[in-house]
Amino acid sequence: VKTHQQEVALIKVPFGLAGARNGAELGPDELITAGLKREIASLGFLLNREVRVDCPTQSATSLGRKTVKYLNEVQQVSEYVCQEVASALEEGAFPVVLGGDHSVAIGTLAGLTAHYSNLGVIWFDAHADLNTEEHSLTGNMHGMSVAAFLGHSAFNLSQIRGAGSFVNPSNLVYIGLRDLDEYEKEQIRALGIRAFTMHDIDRLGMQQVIDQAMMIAGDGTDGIHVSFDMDCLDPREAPGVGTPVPGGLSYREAHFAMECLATSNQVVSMELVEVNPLLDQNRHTARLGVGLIASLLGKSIL
Ligand code: 5AB
Ligand code: MN
Ligand code: MN
Ligand code: MN
Repeated sequence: VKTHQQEVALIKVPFGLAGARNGAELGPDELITAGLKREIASLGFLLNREVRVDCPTQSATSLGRKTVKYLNEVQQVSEYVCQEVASALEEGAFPVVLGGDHSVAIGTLAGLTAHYSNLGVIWFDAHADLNTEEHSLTGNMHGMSVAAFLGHSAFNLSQIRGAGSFVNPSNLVYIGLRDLDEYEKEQIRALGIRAFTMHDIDRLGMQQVIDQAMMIAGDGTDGIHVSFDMDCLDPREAPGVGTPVPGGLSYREAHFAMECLATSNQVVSMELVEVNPLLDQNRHTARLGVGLIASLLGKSIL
């Protein structure tokens, strides 16, 4: 982790309208209740700030037959998140963004690109989140965040006040993919995006995968952003997510990846999204999320 003052900025984004099910908006509070601040403090970090982004909970206008749902709300949340992330970075703090559904990443990337002109991204997810308004089969914007920071969707970083330039697809790496739409598969191939699917993790092991991922995302960039969708994990480990897909990362594979990232000195920010307390069992998924953030911030076993 690359932070000068050993300060963390907690940015809570209780927004769930762009997800597939209700409940992701409860994620930030659930992560706090599961002990996140205690973990951060016991790792020796100072809390630079703790902000709660003001998020709409229902649409002002009726959904009607719109193919893209809650665009105005996503736009508004993206601007707020962008400002919070950018000002945390200005103070030298390490942003930890808590979702919310994965559309919050659009604002995170907007704020990060304002500060870093050349950013690498490691995207842990069962899904590629590469849909555009035109190609999405659901209209849910949590499946379009990557397209937005690559500049492929109509709603993209250039529409967010303060955002920097698009991320170069050669510095984007996926880990954990196993549920892709046809259009997303075509895009990954056409753009040559490096994708470590579950098949690749089975074959190479997480050590190879995370080492290569850090090489690709770190190559010539100013730093690496880690975007962590809890549905990258196997649903037996993380049942509290809106779009579970069988056959995901194990508890140790995920922790091992975070531990390797912690020692790399290249990670400049993290977000953890798609914790859905309504679908969880005994706060299991939130507690796992807290542990993974701690591992990324340098918590070691010994
Ligand atoms: B998540 C799907 N591809 O576009 C779509 O959880 C799922 O942020 C998107 O990764 C999943 O709706 C979005 C079918
Ligand atoms: Mn996602
Ligand atoms: Mn996902
Ligand atoms: Mn999901």
